[in-house]
Amino acid sequence: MPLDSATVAALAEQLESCQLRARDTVKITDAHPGMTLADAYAVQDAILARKRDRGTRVVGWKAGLTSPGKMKQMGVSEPCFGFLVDEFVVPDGGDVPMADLIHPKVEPEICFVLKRALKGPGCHIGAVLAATDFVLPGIEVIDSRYRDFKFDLASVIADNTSAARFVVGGRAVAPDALDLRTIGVVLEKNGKPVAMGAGAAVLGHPAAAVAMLANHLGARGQELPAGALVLSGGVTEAVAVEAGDQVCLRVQGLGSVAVQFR
Ligand code: OOG
Ligand code: MG
Repeated sequence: MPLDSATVAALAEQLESCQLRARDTVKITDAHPGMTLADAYAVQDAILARKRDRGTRVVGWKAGLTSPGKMKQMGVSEPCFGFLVDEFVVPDGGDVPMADLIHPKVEPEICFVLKRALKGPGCHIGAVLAATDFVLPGIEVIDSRYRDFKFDLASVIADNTSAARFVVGGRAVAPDALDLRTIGVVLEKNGKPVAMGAGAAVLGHPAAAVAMLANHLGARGQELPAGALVLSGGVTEAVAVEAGDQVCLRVQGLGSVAVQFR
């Protein structure tokens, strides 16, 4: 790890205060071009430690950059993983104030809730489906803290993979009642479809993203606990939103979930 612990702490402070104050910053690899992915996850961990010290709870995990639409849009071709905390939760149909965010975008996601813990290494789609209580649709609101939403893999990992808000809702369905590869996903903005795809866009099967996350955590001595919520990654490219926009996600067999920006 080329970054020393004081630098990791300073970068965590910088990125978290950008998140809390809705300010952007230059990407951190401009000043630290040699930083590794281990450094980047160390910065992300330090952001989480700051939040935990204030009593914030982890409510889930996310995989990102898991579909061709997302990888192409962001110019990053490897998945990344982040955490979700209570301050990111928006109720289904709820409002998100634009003043709290920098330049938000929305993504259609297939979300998993586990009934049993999942621990890598060696976690696979079968293990994920066996451990899944139900899946449900979710809209992730991402908000990169980097200027113009431009970053590389290390920068975005340090920035907790642009996590900002998320909404889950719709119908909770057991995973064996669906073929998660072929379910259709339609994202609407102000009543018009703006992005659409099928579950297989996420690494061939959305459960593969959950397995990858469990293996990533396992390599670091951690696991996904029973009850964990996991966002498996945007099925399509992300769509920018502005004040007044209403967003609705419809997922075949899973109903719909909505959020609005004001
Ligand atoms: C990084 C986060 C990506 C997803 O679902 O692909 C992500 C970004 O694109 O800002 O959450
Ligand atoms: Mg996402």
